[in-house]
Amino acid sequence: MTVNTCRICGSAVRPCLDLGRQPVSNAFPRPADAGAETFFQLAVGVCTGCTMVQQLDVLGAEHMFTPDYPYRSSTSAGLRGHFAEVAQWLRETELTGPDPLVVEIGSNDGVMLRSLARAGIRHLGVDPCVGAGETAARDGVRVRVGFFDERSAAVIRAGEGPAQVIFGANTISHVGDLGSIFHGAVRLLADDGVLVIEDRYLGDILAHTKFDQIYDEHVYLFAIRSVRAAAHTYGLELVDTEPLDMHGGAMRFVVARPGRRTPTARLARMLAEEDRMGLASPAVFDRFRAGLETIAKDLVGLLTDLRAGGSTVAGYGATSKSATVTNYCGIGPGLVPLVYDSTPEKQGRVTPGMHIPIVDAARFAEPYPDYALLFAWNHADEIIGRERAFRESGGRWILYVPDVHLV
Ligand code: JHZ
Repeated sequence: MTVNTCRICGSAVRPCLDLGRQPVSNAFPRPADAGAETFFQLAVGVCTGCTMVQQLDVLGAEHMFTPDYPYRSSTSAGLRGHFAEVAQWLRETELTGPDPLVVEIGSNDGVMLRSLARAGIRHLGVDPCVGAGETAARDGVRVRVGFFDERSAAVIRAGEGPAQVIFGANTISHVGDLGSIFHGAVRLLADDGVLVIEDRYLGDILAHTKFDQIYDEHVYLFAIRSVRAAAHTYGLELVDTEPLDMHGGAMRFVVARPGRRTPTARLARMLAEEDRMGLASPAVFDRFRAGLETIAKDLVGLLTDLRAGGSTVAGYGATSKSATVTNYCGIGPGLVPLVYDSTPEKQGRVTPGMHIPIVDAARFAEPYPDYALLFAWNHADEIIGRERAFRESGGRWILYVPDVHLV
């Protein structure tokens, strides 16, 4: 459904970017089913009231977060490390009282909760994706299959009592009805509890032209000011923010009941910095659009030249993000004949919209391509480090964030 008023505060939304017709980014069809996919118009706007950047035309959650949703957080060593640190940080800061409860929204394969489960801390993951939840359960993580909203929060509270921590990483921005999450948090949080949100940060996306962070699942692109306004609208208060390295640049937002925590000096400082960047201004989005058009032109130009010169090229990482890149730029099997990926659920399938075949990353060296287009640029250190034999054999990585370059 296309909106022209803000889903949160109801003010007018000013359209600022249109990335065209796009498929569901995590729906990897079998080759025989390619062509019967769901598409939508990927366009974002800025709310003229609360400044929340949001998509104008949003797919229903049931199209995106299906029982067989293929993304697994644990495929990356970097993410495994990050979420082990999150669990440790929560244990040391928020979970020191008697028998605390942690609820994670979008617990995926249990990458964060498994550390807390091992430590014997009461926890519950909430996730609609059955396959990921089964993996989590094998690691001793308790999972409730379904979406988190006010109703499920009330059921959880009745059964388990209040939560000291509600955590959501790369999940909260995916929910069009943001109010359902915040109202659920209001129901479930202990009086002195916190809602901790980790998500992409608009400032980082705009500063580094990470246009592929815009795809169906990212209904909202969070900024400090807009998250603060949303929390306030739904009866909560943003009390702290902290930049994170996760996924190549993100932000942690800590939200509490009003007046229960003193907002930190760091929050005030970062909010002032953000205001100086003018994130909601048309000029910033004009620069972003010009930047992404340059990347698209340079990337297609490079791939076309390489293929015309007889070089072999493969993609690496069938990421959700790459749906935006391939579909916006028109990169199909003619330019990138296959994509390597370590996720069994994606192998043997084709990429959404452009239908590039996906092959097990274990076969990357059979033989190496001349060039590998790193769609999973957010895991560059990990992948380039592990695949160092590729460069030693003369191969080159192609990256396109913040500009098209070879390494
Ligand atoms: P990765 C997903 O985005 C979807 P994606 C979601 N919307 C979101 O916000 C973020 O995650 C958090 C593969 N891989 O992490 C695995 C290798 O093959 O960038 C994945 O398919 N070898 C919830 O999909 C893909 O690359 C490796 O060594 O953009 C990475 O996907 C590694 C590290 C990954 O997230």
